[in-house]
Amino acid sequence: MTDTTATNGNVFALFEAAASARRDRPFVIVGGRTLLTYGAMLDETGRAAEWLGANGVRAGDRVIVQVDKSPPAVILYLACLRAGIVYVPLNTAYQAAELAYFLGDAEPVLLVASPGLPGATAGFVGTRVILSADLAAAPWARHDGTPPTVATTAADPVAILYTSGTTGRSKGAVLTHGNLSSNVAVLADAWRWQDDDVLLHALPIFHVHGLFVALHLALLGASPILFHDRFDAAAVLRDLPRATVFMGVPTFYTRLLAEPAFDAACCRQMRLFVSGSAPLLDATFAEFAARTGHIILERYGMTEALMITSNPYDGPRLAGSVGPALPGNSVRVAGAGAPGEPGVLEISGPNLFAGYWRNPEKTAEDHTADGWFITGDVATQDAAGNVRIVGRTKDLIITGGYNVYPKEVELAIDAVDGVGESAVIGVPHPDFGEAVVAVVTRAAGGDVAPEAIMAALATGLATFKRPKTVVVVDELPRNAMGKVQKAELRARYRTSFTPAA
Ligand code: MCA
Ligand code: AMP
Repeated sequence: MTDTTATNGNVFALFEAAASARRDRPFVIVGGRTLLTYGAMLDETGRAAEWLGANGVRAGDRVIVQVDKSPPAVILYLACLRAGIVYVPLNTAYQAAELAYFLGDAEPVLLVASPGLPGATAGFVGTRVILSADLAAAPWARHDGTPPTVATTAADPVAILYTSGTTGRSKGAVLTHGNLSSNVAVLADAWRWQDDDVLLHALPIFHVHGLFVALHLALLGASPILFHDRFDAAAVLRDLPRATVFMGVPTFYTRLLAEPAFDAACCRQMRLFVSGSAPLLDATFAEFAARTGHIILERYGMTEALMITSNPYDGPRLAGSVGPALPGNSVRVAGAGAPGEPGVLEISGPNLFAGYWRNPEKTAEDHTADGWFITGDVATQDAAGNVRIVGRTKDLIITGGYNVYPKEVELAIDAVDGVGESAVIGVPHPDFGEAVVAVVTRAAGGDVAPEAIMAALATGLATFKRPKTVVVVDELPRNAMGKVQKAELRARYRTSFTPAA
């Protein structure tokens, strides 16, 4: 990496070009007030990039970040891009024990955390900085630099995003500048980004959806963002009349529909509603159309490959379908007996990550011999190329758009005194789509109460991973091979949160 801006593959160069041409445009708007313009974004990221350098963070180094969503958090992210630093965002729900693993695995030079989050106090030998939500109090506020955007190649790493795994250990997906640049350009075109678009942003910014899809599209268009630090349906409703684009996980849409005041009038300026990260129920899709007159555009993605397929902007958007592959991306259904039959979805294209951080075995395991990535999603594809996600080969629960790998929760439960064994399953939930349920047996001669298990999990597992219900049973159902029959458990507890169909 060098400090020349010629032929720069750094994704920030795209945002810098857009912002330089629109310095006066609002960038971050909170409660009707513009906290940052695009010009201020350029100035602030310059200061922050210089501050990072002054703290000994160099291009290619890793910075781990567990911060609340705020304007300084956005600036910090963009400054890392600008300085060629590898950004490693963590879910704010992660607890100290989870953090210890990420810190040991990523070996960051710097840890940035919000006050009160586990990252602010977790054991760490490197430099730690506490970041408040107030821009004026940012640690770079007294710096005065405009370092050039560090030149990178498209293949250089830009971020590591941890995704849990079926073994219970998280893997760091290494994404490149080229992955981010190609994906945002494809989406801007596919979703017909407009010069006068205004994005209402209520997603967290430590995952692909909020960070690399929503935020990046606004940055590429130098578009104003109505910035919400979390999703609150009533607050979103108040701002929606000023927005043209909104992106969310299905829970956002069911919560909006639960608001009696949500109607077509709130959406009068809206151009596009996008849903992803989890399956959108046909009922939500239909109710949304009836209430607002808008057809939600559902798309499909993964941390390892960003956005992969999308329903069309202009053509018909089909309920239950995630559309065809986005331009430049390729998808195929492996192992399907005949066209239209289900098989495992495999993907290839410039969106595909560089591999798992320091884990070549897992990287190899998840790729085919001819270099396609094996998603672990079971899909069908019709003659027009439309993909439907119909299942998963990976034992995974998606709750409110967050992934929970049962194995990780089972390992934590099995370590609790008095537990024999456990099986963690996902069951339908009206708010989160799926809810985590733990079915647990007692250790021989022992006993355990659900409350004791919940208390034991509180220090080691992020809140969203913890079971919504723990059931203690005499034994787990097994097949002839001795394998726990999760399908049977899912059937048994299917109506724990929703009435029987
Ligand atoms: C919060 N809680 C949850 C979840 N979120 N439980 C299960 N699943 C969840 N997702 C629990 C908390 O532990 C707490 O439990 C209670 O709900 C209230 O917590 P609170 O923080 O107030 O919840 P909230 O603010 O209402 O959050 C719900 C949410 C949030 C708005 C749906 O989870 C969210 O923003 N989800 C978006 C996730 C996302 O961005 N995913 C994209 C991944 P207790 O009361 O017991 O303490 S990217 C991806 O998947 C790919 C690439 C893709 O295709 O996009
Ligand atoms: P993550 O590992 O957080 O990136 O989650 C990726 C997974 O989310 C995919 O492998 C799918 O299982 C799921 N996913 C994302 N978008 C959709 C969608 N629109 N419909 C169904 N599942 C989805």
